[in-house]
Amino acid sequence: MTRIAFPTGFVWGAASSAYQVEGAAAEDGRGESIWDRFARTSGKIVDGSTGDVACDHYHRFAEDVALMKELGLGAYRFSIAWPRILPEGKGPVNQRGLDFYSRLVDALLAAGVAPWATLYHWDLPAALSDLGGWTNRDVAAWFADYAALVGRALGDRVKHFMTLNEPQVFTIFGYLTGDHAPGLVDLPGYLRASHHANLAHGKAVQALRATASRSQIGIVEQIFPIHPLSANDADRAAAGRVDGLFNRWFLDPLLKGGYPDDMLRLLSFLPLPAEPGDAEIIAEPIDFIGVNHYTRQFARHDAELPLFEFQVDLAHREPGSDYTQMGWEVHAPSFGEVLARLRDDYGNPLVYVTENGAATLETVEPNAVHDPARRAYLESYLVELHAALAEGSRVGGYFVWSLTDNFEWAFGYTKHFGVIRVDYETQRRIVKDSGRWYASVTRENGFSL
Ligand code: GCO
Repeated sequence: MTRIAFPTGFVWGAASSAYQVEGAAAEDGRGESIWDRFARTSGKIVDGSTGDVACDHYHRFAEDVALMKELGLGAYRFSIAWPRILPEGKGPVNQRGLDFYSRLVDALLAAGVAPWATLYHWDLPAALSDLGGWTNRDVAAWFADYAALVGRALGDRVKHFMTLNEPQVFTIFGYLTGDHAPGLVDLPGYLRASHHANLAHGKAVQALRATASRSQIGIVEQIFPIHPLSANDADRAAAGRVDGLFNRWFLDPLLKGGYPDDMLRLLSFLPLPAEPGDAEIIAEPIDFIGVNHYTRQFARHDAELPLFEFQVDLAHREPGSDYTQMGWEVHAPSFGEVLARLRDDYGNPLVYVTENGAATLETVEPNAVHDPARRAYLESYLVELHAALAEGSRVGGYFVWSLTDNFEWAFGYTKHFGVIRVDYETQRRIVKDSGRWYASVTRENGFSL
């Protein structure tokens, strides 16, 4: 038997996001978000659902906090819905929105669960989208004002803030492929959106330093290793471009002080919306970097796609590998690769794994859910994390995605990531087998293989 033991003080948590769990979409003065609009647009969500009710966490948070305590969680990563606090995105403050998060934070602290708050997990106020959303440079100042408000309201109790969740995902899928809100396909718009997201992060760090000076501040990035589909030069170069667009375009300005040269060259025919001084703001020092990681991707050369000339081959199946219900390969060594890259290429920053998990097959019984594939996934990824620690990576904690099943964006309620099941008819919660196993890991600070 091998014991996988984690360092003393390692943070064990679970993560969620506002639009995916809260529901109460029109309550207590919450404004409309781009996801409310997108989900209501026919054909955008596979099961035609919305986050109007979701897990009804807005009303059931006390029960959810009790479940966190039952799982022995040391921390809960949730997001704050910008349109609950500022229904129009800027201007009048909705006190009832702030009060909700204040109650949630107090309940967490009373249960011994540290609140980790993300300021933006994709639910941009619709009123700001009408002004251009992330393509409008003013969004950086709007976001900083919102961050300051939250810092002032919660900074006395929230000791960890994250600015943005996955700027690569919400700008690429929101403005380049159109799969996520606001559903646009617009390369120049994407370029502006991505730069403004990076800039908004930097300005929000400054705003939080000024208003929540005792809190630790970070950002959350989704990092995929991009592997070439074959060893030929064209495919390897294509994989490098996908990596540039998806990973380095966001990590480099944050941790290396500027955009990667190869990508600047590729995009040089478009005006880069950067102004003097932006690079310094984006590289504002942070206390940690949040890493979301699920799987790797394969890329190949494809001249059909102008400019980028790559294709991410989502249909590729690696012989011998298992795949989740999302069609994502279970491949823990890629997780090790991500952690090693941050250690070796990016100065070994303090990392928290802010999301990792899987939508898997599960057997539902009246009072139990058997999900051995999820447990196996989590176990293999945690073994890899443990090995990275031994190699010198500075990883301070791990948050499973997700606490409960929830609204999986364009997939609606068809994919289940929770370690707790939600029966959407009754809103009943059932801790899955993987959740019981995770509770033993949090209590013992490790597990045996
Ligand atoms: C993310 C998404 C989550 C998803 C999860 C599974 O941060 O990647 O924010 O909201 O639900 O990744 O796809």
